[in-house]
Amino acid sequence: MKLKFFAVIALVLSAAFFLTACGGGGEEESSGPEAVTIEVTQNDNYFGTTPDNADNPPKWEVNAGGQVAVQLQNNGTTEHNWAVIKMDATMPDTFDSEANGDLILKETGLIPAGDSFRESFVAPTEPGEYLVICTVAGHYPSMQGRLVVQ
Ligand SMILES: [Cu+2]
Repeated sequence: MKLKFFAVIALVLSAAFFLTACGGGGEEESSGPEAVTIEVTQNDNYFGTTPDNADNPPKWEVNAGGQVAVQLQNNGTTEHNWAVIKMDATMPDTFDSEANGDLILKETGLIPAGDSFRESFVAPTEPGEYLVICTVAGHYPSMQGRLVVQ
């Protein structure tokens, strides 16, 4: 009889523990996707370490709908932009910031030569690889990368 009593107590306690554990997990989920910091290096006229962006674009991975901090360093001798292009955009052969400005989803704006810059934004909620370009005349397509939203 005593044994049965303790068995019931143990069952109730473990059920309470289980429910508490579940509650904790739910809170973590509601806090949203993990925030990330991506590092972007600008050169004349390419992103990253090698001037072959058209064939081998640098990729920056972020979480869909998550906070993104862009840490940017312009090592070039002229100003450069970091502009994410809308997923459904049809890209022209060369980018004109006046005529094609509506293709931009998000941009840091022009960063002066030698400057560093940091800005935060919320990543797109739609997963996929977004084209990232420099909007300065003549820099795209040689200066490009990909924002990988997952
Ligand atoms: Cu540029």
